[in-house]
This record gives sequence, structure tokens and C-alpha cells, in this order.
Amino acid sequence: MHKQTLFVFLLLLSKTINAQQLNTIVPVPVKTEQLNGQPVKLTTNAVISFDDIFTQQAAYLQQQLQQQCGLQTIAQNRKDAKSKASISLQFSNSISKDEMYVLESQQQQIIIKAKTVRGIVNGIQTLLQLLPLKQTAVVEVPACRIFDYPRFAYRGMHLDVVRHFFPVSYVKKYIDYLTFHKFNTFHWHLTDDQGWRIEMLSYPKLNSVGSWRDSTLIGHFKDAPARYEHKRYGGYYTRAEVKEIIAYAAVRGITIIPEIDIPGHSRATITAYPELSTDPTNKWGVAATWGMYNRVNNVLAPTPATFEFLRKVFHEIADLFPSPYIHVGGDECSKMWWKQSATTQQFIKQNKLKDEVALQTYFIEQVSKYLKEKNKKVIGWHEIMEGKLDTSTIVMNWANDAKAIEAANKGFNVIMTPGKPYYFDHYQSKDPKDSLAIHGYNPLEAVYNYDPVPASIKQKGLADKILGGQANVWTEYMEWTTKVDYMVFPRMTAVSESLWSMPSQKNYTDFLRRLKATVIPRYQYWNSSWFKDFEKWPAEK
Ligand code: TNX
Repeated sequence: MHKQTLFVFLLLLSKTINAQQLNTIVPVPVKTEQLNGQPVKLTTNAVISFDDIFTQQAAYLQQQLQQQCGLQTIAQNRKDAKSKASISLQFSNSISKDEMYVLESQQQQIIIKAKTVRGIVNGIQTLLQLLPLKQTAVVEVPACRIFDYPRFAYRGMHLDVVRHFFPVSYVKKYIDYLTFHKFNTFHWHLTDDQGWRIEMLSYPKLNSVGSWRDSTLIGHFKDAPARYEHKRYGGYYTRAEVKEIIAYAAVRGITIIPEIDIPGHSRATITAYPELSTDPTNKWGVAATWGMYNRVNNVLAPTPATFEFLRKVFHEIADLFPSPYIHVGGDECSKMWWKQSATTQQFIKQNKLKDEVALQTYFIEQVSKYLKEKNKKVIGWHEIMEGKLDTSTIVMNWANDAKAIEAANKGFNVIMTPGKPYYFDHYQSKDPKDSLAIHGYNPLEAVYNYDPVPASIKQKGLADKILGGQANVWTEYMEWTTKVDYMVFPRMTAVSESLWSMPSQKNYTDFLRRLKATVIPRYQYWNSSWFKDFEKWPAEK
């Protein structure tokens, strides 16, 4: 080929590559414009300038550029930067929304403007998606202007580390997944019948006893690794590890909401401290099987010792986590143990409570008082809304739209986490050979098509009460981290777009195109597994 023709051909090719990059962003931005002009070139020793509030995010961006493209960059505070920086992270008050960012790439400079850490992190994620996932000497970013902000204020992912316990390194990796997808909240399910997974100073037996179970279901996992057999199973995160994880998330604009699940789901607690239960003989131990657990007592008894326990425990949790909200659980509390207990019945009478449901409410009201003493607000599963709680309380609705409407009418803000389609312990296929899961079919397309503000809520004029949504990852059937990855990907990516992008911008076919172009290469880059057959398994009409 003639030299000049080759040159023109290469130039055209580079243009199309740039154009492609711009329309592959996930979640799809509010507005993306391609600008005339040359792409911005980044090479080693490129300068990243930053305003004070983005100091840590500049360091984060440096690490990412190094890992992703092999670019060694220099970070400089904007006050000290002498020449024009290649990338500039700028604080700007003219940005109208908290998590909004504006990214401009032109005239040899990429400027990202935001007014919060979360905003700048979101902009950085978009920039990283525009860069190649390989080591290169010169990285090009197309001339463009991207204007972007999320549809919902609350965009969460949950992880149950109780049913199965995952190392600190994986929790951080999971937080990286959230960051990439522009989520802003990590809901950390830390206690349940099967274990207590956070170090406690006030009640040490929660760890020495409550963090461990004798065995777990054996033979359930047909695709389990050969080593799969547990005798003593468990563990917990130390306070130092928890602090490290909180700091890691904070740099990435992610708030961690810890969940201490009461007054049901408390088998681990009452194994460690039988005196807190209605049955102090307590012969069962920390649960090693799953389910609502009606067979074995798992509720707290309403006694002075229990309320003292709750006050100390929730204070300790409140002191450790900067989140303004603490999750108190409140779900699936079996009433039969309270019905059978004479002292509990006496308590119900003395306090003029109507029944056991009112007692459950009483527990949540007490804990909300303890949290208020520490300036924290309550978030809990929708069962909590029976109580006299102030309207700063957030209701996490795992049931149907009617429950969300009820909560909104009571004045509460609501987060939508309906089992169908936001429980990722459900199957992604109907293939009988698929890895073991529960509760039926919940494929990618159904997840993608779900709108967290369903028509019934819109019609009632309650859309404003919906703060956002969250997918829940219950890990009864996810014993190893590759299984978690397999269950969450690509469904997590679909949720991220539903929570970020406007409904008018959503389109499943286009989502699949962008998923394949941008996000599946990321799963590979992370060395994560994912469910590959998603196109074979459509939503049921
Ligand atoms: C219900 S919904 C639970 C969890 C289980 C899950 C399994 C809710 C708040 N609690 O304890 O892990 O179902 O799908």
C-alpha cells in the first residue's frame, strides 16, 4: 500500500475507534458529545492536577492508570502546578448536583469537574472506561464533552458475609466492582443465625463463640471444589480490617452501611450469650443450615440484659462506621418463641403491647433511640415500618409494590430491593446443569427491565419517596468468591444502569452491545467469573 494511503487509512481507523469508545459507556451517561479536534494523548510523566478535596482521588487515579495502562503519572496540587496538566480534577461550585460530573477532553487536556468526592469518582470511572485495558506507551482519549449525573440518590449493592465468609481482599474487590459501576452504597450484612462477622469489644463471646459454626451443608454443592468439607467454619473482620475497608470505600465515594440484624436472625448472638434468649438452656449452637429457622430459637428475649446488650453493641457499631445510617435488620422475626415464653408474655402485658408484632416494633424503637444518642438514623427491612419511628428512617422494601406504597404513605423514604428481580441468589438460567441457586428464574433481561419506580407508585404520586434501589446477594449457596462473581455478573451491571441512567435512555439491545464492548473485558481484567450464557436466557413475557 502507498505510504500516504496507509496513513489516511490509519487516521480513519483511529477516528472510528475513538467514536466507538464514546458510545460504549456503562451506565449510559446523560449526555455525550464528540468534539472536533485531536484526541488528548497521555504518556508517562503526564501530570494530574487536583484541588484539595480531591487529593486522595488523584492518588487513586494514578494507581488505576498505572495498573490499567502502565502509565506513570505525576500528581500535583493545582496551586503548585506550573504548566498545563494532562488531567485536571477540579472542584466547581457551578456543578448543580452532588454526584454530577462534567468531563471535557480537548486541546491536550482532560478536565473533570465536580463538587463532591462522589462526583469526581464518577467522572474518573467514565475516563477509565475510555482508556484501553492494556499497557501502552501512548493513551488517547477522544475529544469529547460528557455531562452526567445519576437518576437516584441511593444506588446500593449488598453482600451477605455471614452464610459464607469472604476475605478482606475480596470485600475490597467487591467495593471496586461497585465503584466501577457508579454505585454509592455498600450494604454489609454482618450478623445472622449462622455467624457474627465483626469484632466486638463489648461482648467478646460474639466472636470467640458466635463467629464459628460446627459445619455447614455438605453435599449441597454439586460443583463445589474438591476441598469442600468444613468442620469448624467461620471468622470475623477485626476492627482494624473494618477501618481499612471503610477508608478504602471512602476514597471511592462509597458509604458502607453495616447491618446488625435484630430481633430475629440472632442465633449466633444467643449461642454466645444464652441469657439473652427466651430459652437459656440453649443446646443448638450457631446455625449451620439455612432458612427461616423456625426449628430452632433465634430471637432475642425482651429483658434488661438484652436492651443493655443492644445499646452497647449499636453504640460500638455507630462509633466505628461514619455512615449516617445503621441497618437494624428487623426481617423475618419468628413470633413462636415469644409466644412460648412466660417471661416474654409478662413483658408484653407489662408494657401494654398488643401482641408479638408490637414487641418486634418495640425492639426497633428501642434500638432507634440508642442510635439517636449517637446521631445515627435507622434503616431496616420493611418489617420495621410498624413502629413509631421518625420519618428520617429509611425502609428497605424486599416485598411487592404495595409495601413500598404503604411505607411511602407513612412518610418514610424507601429503597427498592424486590426479590424479583433484585435478589441475586436466584437463577440466571433454567439450565438444570446450572450451579445451585434458589427461588427460581431471574435472568439478566428481567433485572435490566425493572424500574425501581414502578407504574403503581408513579400513579400514586409517590415517586419522590423512592430513594433508589439495591440488589441483594445472600450467600447461602455461594461458598466461594468465584461463585459470588458468577451470580452477580452481569446482573450487577444491569442494576447499575437502572439506578444511574434515565428510563428514556435505557435499551436492552444497546445495553448488551455496551456490556460486551466495555464491561465483559473488565470482568476479565479483574480476573472475575461471570454468567456467560445471558443471551440464551431472556425475560419471560
Ligand atoms: C430472606 S429478605 C432473607 C435472608 C435470606 C434470603 C434468601 C430478607 C431480609 N432476609 O435472610 O438469606 O431470604 O433469599
